[in-house]
Amino acid sequence: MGKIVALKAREILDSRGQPTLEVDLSLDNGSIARAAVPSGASTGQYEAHELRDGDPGRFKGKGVLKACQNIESLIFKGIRGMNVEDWKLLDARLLELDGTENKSNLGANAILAVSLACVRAAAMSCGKELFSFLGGERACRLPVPLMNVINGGAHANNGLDVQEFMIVPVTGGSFKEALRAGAEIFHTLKKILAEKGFSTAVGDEGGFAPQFKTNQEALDYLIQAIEIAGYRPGKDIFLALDVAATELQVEGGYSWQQQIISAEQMTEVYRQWAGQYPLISIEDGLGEDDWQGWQGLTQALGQQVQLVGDDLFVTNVDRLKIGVEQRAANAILLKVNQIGTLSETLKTVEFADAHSFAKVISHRSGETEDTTIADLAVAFDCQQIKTGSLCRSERTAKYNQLLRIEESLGSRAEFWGDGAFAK
Ligand code: 2PG
Ligand code: MG
Repeated sequence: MGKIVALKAREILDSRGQPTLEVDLSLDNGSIARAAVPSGASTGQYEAHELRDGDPGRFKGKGVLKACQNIESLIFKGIRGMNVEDWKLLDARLLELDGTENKSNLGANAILAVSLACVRAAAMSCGKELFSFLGGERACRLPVPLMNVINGGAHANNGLDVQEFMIVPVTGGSFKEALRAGAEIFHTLKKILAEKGFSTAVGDEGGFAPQFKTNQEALDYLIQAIEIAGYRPGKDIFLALDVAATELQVEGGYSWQQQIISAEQMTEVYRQWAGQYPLISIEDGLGEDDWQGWQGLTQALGQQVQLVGDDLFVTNVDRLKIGVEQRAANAILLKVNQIGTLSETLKTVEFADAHSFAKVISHRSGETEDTTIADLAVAFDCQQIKTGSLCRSERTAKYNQLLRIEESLGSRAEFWGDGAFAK
């Protein structure tokens, strides 16, 4: 194994053209590992702290030079010479160096880049792919992709309340075939939208962002596209939503199609949709602090639909514990930058497994070409991955890495398929 001899941090651009950071970590055995950090738009208030410079003269305050400097000075001093084999110990050291609850001292972005680079370096040093280094022999199952083909909410400016309308291919028996189905439906949808005179320009995650009048119109177009592409809705392909409802919260309830409605009324909308469409998963159907609403939602629909907590849990095991106790949600979204280290993510994964919560590993709306989450999906045996639409290279990079992983597993490869959903 190798000892850390150098850390280079640099400010790069994410998929929205905003600054983020990447790290090159060098070992004494000559290995150099790189990791880059993504960034959200609809961030939960309980996420770990993303450190931005706040200097209005650079990137309108969004620069990350301070975080880069923290890596090259304080963090490097604190971990220099440590062995990357002990990557959990390294993470513990990073937490100690920061010393705050939400990583506001060094920045969760600075900490995460180093945490991921360490584990990448460890895998390299023993000549293994990241997924097999972390997951061992048991890491051989590929996740079902949740593909965000219609963007709304904070990811587009089309006025749709729901942030993500996703197609969910469970068909074909392999990730490769599921990906093909998704791509065919994506192109069919593009054609249908163009024929109806809608824009086919894409939003932040590569989905189309047409000016529909209602949220439901998006669901109808998805069903049409699935059928015209030659697949069966509810058999080969399901639908999933990320409502990102924290963004919809206003005084007195949720802002929904120009009205203010209660958590119970939101739940009723989902109940109706679940009856009408092959809706298999709803993420953040209610807001990040609406525990009571979540309990009601889970009671009403938890046997029928997967209910995923994103802003609700922020990949934090303490918040997931509350969810389990209160019977709120039945699945968790995992975003490494919400919590800031890989070992804390792993703790959340283990707790989710112990309580039969399904795991959906996820990108952020601001992404980079880093493909770590594809490997983590297989290493942690995540039932699903959410990594955007079927275009934009920062999205397809993760799908393409999953293709490589599936290929390298050969006949050992499995696909989660329609058994992937908590309900
Ligand atoms: C989400 C994510 C990713 P963002 O809400 O799940 O799709 O969006 O990164 O903007 O928080
Ligand atoms: Mg979300």
